[in-house]
Amino acid sequence: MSNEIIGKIKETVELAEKEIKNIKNNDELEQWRIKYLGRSGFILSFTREISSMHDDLKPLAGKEINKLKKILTGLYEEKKKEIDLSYVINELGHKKEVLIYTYPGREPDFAYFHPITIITKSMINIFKKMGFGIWTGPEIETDYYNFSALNTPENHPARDMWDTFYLDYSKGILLRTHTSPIQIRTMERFKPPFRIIAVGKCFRKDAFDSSHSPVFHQMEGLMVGFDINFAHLKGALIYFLRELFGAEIKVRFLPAYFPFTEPSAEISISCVICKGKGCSTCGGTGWLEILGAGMIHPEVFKNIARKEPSYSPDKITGFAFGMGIERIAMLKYCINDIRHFYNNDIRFLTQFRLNLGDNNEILL
Ligand code: FA5
Repeated sequence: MSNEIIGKIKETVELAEKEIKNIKNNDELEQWRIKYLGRSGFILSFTREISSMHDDLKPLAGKEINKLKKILTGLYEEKKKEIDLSYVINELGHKKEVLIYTYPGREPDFAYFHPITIITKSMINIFKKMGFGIWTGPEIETDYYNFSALNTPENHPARDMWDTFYLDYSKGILLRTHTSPIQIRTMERFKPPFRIIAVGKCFRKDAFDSSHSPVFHQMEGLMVGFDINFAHLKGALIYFLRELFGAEIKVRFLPAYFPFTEPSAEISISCVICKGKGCSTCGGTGWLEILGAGMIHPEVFKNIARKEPSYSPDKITGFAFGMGIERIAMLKYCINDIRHFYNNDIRFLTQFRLNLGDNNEILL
């Protein structure tokens, strides 16, 4: 009896294999499954036969039937995969993107932050420690926010300080020349007191050379409140510069002119290359000019106060500063040409990464 069932099982396997080879679609496969693995299929009919067998033979027969079930289930699953894959390839293959969900995922390429991102993160972290919030603003600006509200009305000679890309001259739509319009936008939006920094791209009709790019990044700072004075500005900037370049650097404030700040200052640090002795990087002066700053001009507050009365210049004071991020990165990492940041030369980027080493600010 047991030989009989073993023989039948063998025959069933041969038949099932032969039949499944010719199956082309899921409907045929379902018929096959019902025939062999379904309720009235081969497996269950063999199982039923066991009950009429002699007790001694039952374990062996049961084992053989289980083996058969495993083989048939394996055949079924293999075929199912084959049909699904051929459906994806034949039916969907003409479409450009095909999701073959059984394929393993593609490994992502390894990548690092760009030097400008790294320096920006480091700079932001220093200001965060001083309680500055982070804000942003549009790259496409209006004449009002980029100039007029910043006390630089039409025909004001100071407009020549920034050679501007206009998108629509008659409507005064332009690419912002600096991040200072964000001062106006944040004051219109938030009541004093507050302090923010803002980072973003700026655009000027400057030809590329070793220290100029027509597109570059600036970081703007703004603090407004009821008793803010020049000492606060000095304190914040000296702390920032010493954190970034080292406690040993000297910081110098010289009088300067910006239409939107009064008094205004141009701030330099002692040369990071020659430590103030004089070299080609600092043009022999021992100083590197690093940012512009000043106390917010009362005319700027008046422009805001027209919309938001809490900015009346007899109640509110504040300071602002702005700096070029590429120039800071060049000094911090001793990079002699701004164009390296934009050429995407993998040799430069790799060398930059190697110079930073493991103990760098990438993880900030
Ligand atoms: C300004 O843009 C003022 N908005 C800064 C400011 C803000 C002053 C708040 C007072 C209060 P300036 O034009 O000097 O200032 O530009 C600031 C910095 O941007 C420069 O010191 C320089 O680092 C950077 N910069 C300017 N033009 C370029 C350029 N073409 N390529 C790279 N960096 C540039």
